[in-house]
Amino acid sequence: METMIGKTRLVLLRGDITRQSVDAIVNAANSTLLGGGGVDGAIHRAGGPKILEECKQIVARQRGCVTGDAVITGGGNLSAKFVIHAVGPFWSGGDRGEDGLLASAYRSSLRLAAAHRATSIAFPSISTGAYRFPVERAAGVALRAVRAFLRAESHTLLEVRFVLFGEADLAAYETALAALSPA
Ligand code: AR6
Repeated sequence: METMIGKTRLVLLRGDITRQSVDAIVNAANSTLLGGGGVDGAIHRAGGPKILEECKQIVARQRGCVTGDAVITGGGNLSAKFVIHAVGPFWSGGDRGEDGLLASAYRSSLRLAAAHRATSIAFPSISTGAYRFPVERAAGVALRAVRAFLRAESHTLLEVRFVLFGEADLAAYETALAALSPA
């Protein structure tokens, strides 16, 4: 499923984010930036030790990365030039600012991509695995955040891709995209 937002193609597909040929892939990281399971583990495994080394340098400079923010490294052995490590919120029921923090993780990632003149970026479904954010709600937050960024901020992006690992996740994002208000 895909749609245009201005000059940018927004694509939803099922797949493995480590295999995407895009300028930047986004990692669903944690505040330590030192790796973990899920998509984080897959990216570090596929990208090799260089990515973790760069993360450690960032940690030495600025400690870690707060929830809602993102940092950027090279892509190591991946075909992507950059990995953007975004930290989404852990789901605590929905009243702890989770929506805003999740939107912020997407916005921070897009700003870094734009600052590095990326023309394409691939996102996983941040926070909906180990962090247990309900995927139906996360999909709406993610798509609205991306659309708002693409409309309001200057950027170089021609394609934004959501790479969903499971069929149910893809279906949730498709439903959310179809339900996005035209405004
Ligand atoms: N490609 C695309 N999506 C993937 C892949 C892949 N190769 N592997 C998993 N997913 P999670 P979170 C999906 O748990 O919820 C880590 O330990 C997965 O099915 O990776 O933000 C970090 O270090 C799910 O839909 O990230 C943090 O500690 C989505 O990616 C914590 O987990 C996100 O699931 C972050 O939790």
